Amino acid sequence: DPYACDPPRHPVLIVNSSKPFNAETPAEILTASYFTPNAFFYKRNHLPVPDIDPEAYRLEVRGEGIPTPVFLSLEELKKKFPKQEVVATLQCAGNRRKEMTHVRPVKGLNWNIGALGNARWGGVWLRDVLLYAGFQEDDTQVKHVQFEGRDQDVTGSAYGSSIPLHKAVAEKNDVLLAYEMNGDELPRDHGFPIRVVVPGVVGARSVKWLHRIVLSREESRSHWQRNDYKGFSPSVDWTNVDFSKAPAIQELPVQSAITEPAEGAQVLADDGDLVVRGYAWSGGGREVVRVDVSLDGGCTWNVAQLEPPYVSEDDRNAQQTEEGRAWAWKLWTLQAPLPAEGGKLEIVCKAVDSSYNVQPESFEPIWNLRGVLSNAWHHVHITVLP
Ligand code: MTE
Ligand code: MO
Repeated sequence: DPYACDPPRHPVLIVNSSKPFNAETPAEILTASYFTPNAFFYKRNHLPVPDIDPEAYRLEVRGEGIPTPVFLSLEELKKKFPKQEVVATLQCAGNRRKEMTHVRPVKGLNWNIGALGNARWGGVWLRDVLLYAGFQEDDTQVKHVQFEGRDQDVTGSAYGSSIPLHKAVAEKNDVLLAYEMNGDELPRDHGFPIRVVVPGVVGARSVKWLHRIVLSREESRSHWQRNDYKGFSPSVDWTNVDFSKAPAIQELPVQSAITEPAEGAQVLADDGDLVVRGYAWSGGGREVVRVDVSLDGGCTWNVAQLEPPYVSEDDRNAQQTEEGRAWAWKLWTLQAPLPAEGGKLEIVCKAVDSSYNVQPESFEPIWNLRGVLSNAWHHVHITVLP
């Protein structure tokens, strides 16, 4: 069993597939804290978790614009470069795929709303490592930075992906090679000893168990860069899809979901106010500026309260607050009186980001055969008992 050496996992995770291990955070845990505890953070593995000896670990940096390949031990990475922190939400391209399947079946893991999480990542800037390896910022040949993981399939091919060069080297993009997650050593499931964290970008580019960085004129040739994680028109199906025709997903669109109350919940009218909670986030460092919540299926709307994100001095220092660097989610709440006469409520939420992008109303027009980019309004139905 190639999965025999996988690490133990917390039983509260909702398992989507056990080999490889894919599991999401239960909704009520998602918004219980601004930082998702490591044990509860969603886990998205394509392959068995590699067992890497930190002493023997070497990160290789090579390719166009790098005079000779450079190998860095974990120790060297920690000693040669200043430690940096970034607070960033990671979201899987397939988060909320389950709702899209109600339109028509799609291919992929049946994620509900919990394939994302927020963490304080500690490590070194990718930019610093590339410059150390000899990359010149005025280089005009290199267009992409490719990442290879140490997890391999039976044919020996590794998980990999790439991001555009400008994303990787611009200081304002805060791309990190992380060795810490929420103040702890990076857990095995999350890429021990080193993973990439690309803030504002689809989770698939934040390569775990990072083994090699390759600067190149072209995108990664990996399956996950070229033949997956792309969006298509609802008219495209498996008989006519051409993956070469769509760009790889990088920045994700604006997203939000309701974590409380749960779908189908029953509440008593004299319990007092209804408290609705959820998360909201947008890709590319675009800040969520507003979340609208409806209690009547989208006829009338209320503006939710966005929770202040900071919880401690340390976290404040790690948080990027400049415009265009809103990498972290916002948790929100809406408090509203329950109807005394009882009845059924259809709670709906939608977020707005700093570019005034809004979530689409329904899934039909955004349906795609892989069920990615699934960000329509989120609905929860509850019953109020008089
Ligand atoms: N990196 C490697 N090496 N192998 C993987 O399977 N999965 C990717 C990405 N990096 C993956 C990887 C995907 S699709 C996502 S959404 C995130 O890791 C998930 O990160 P997490 O498991 O730490 O939540
Ligand atoms: Mo993902």
